[in-house]
Amino acid sequence: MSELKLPENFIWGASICGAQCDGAWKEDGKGENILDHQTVCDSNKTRRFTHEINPDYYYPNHDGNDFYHRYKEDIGYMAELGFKSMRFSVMWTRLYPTGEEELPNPKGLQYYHNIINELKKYDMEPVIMLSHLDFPYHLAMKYGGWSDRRVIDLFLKFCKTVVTEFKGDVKKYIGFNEINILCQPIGSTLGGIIPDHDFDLNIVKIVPQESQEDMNKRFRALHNQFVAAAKLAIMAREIDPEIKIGGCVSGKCIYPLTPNPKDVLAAQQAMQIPDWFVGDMLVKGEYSYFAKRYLERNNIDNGALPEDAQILKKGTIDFYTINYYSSGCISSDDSVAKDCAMNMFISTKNPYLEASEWGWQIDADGLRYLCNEIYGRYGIPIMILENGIGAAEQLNENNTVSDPYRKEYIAKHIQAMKEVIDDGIELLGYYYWAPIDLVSASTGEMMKRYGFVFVDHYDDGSGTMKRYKKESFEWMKKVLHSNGEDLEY
Ligand code: BGP
Repeated sequence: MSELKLPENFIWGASICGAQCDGAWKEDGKGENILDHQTVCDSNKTRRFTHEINPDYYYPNHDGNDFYHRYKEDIGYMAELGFKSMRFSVMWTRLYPTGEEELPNPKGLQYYHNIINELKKYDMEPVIMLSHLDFPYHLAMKYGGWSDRRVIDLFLKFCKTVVTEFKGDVKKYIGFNEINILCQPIGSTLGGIIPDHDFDLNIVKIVPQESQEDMNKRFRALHNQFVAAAKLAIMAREIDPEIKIGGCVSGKCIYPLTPNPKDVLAAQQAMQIPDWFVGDMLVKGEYSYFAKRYLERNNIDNGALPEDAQILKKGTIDFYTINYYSSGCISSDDSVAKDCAMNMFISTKNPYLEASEWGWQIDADGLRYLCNEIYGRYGIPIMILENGIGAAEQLNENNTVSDPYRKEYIAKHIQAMKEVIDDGIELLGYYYWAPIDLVSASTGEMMKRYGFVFVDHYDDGSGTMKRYKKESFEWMKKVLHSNGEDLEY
């Protein structure tokens, strides 16, 4: 590994999501969210969305990893590792159980004060994500999720509560986790657009059949999220001018499968729609030429109002964040198999790359490539808000887990970040997903473990929730305490 260094003020953070780790789904007045209605996947990696909670199924997010009761212990582990920041989501349903209450739930507010106070003990900076898999079930049923403009104001009421309540303590906010997922049909559920019948979810195998109206709804939801994100930025800066607003994009890094110019064009287009469609809006506050063309070509009515334009222009972001796990390829030849799972995306396998057990291809160079693409387009600071590797693990006879692949994965991505900085890019920090094992977003599995800390909890709901350090724990501690210099594994 080379002698490149990370800057002294580089931010090392841990990333988690309340809907995936909290559990306590009905405790202290919390309302139901859309994830509370999703079962753990079956042997085909398929989750089921049920409107009624069915006692024959296990709903993993009801328990999460029990962070709600163990946040002190878990933040303690993060601090011991050497993380200087934690990115977490404040759950809408903990503060406004249905999304429509007049006043916030005081027990919900207290919980987040407790978390922030715990972070302060260790001098860790809180970074808050305001929407991460926690759309209130009630609003999904009543309004059809984000496709209804009235949801914008309801969300802003929640945001205002948070920003006002934690004024002085929290200086970085992000509106929506991976807002670009709505560019694909799979994103509808996350946008709270839920059919009135039970259905299956499998992000690799089930491509939702969309009618024109479904597509309209999905792009209306995306537009409404753009407006909400912009209004949040404007409002937060009015409440506290020191606040910085980030935008979070699921970093899709797509290469052409071959040098055939048609494949190169296909790759360019595949990056335009999920990545730059939203990137251009978040940074420049407008739909780019290809975004407009995409809407026109697909006859999409996204419900944009003339007065939105000014708001979108004013509420742009200060820093760009990506959740980056893997890359994929694309071919212009439709007969080439789409056999490569990426995070909420399907592509074609790259013959030069290895993959995780879940088929996500490991590609640290892709991180460097993507950061260069982003910085070249936008020139604003970048933060890696999620990166990590999920693996099926179990405790060995020494009550630990041997996870050398995790060390290798992280070391390569840290090395890539040094190159990113050496390329001249303003990279602010790196947040690892996720320091403590938690429930997978895509499959609902606990078996897909990302942590440095093993949680004794399993896909049938069994286990004590006790925590055990994996072998990577001490290694990561050494990495963080050397500011990423000692990457030997
Ligand atoms: C990101 C989500 C996270 C997290 C991660 C890993 O897209 O923001 O919530 O879950 O992906 O994905 P998974 O849990 O499906 O392995």
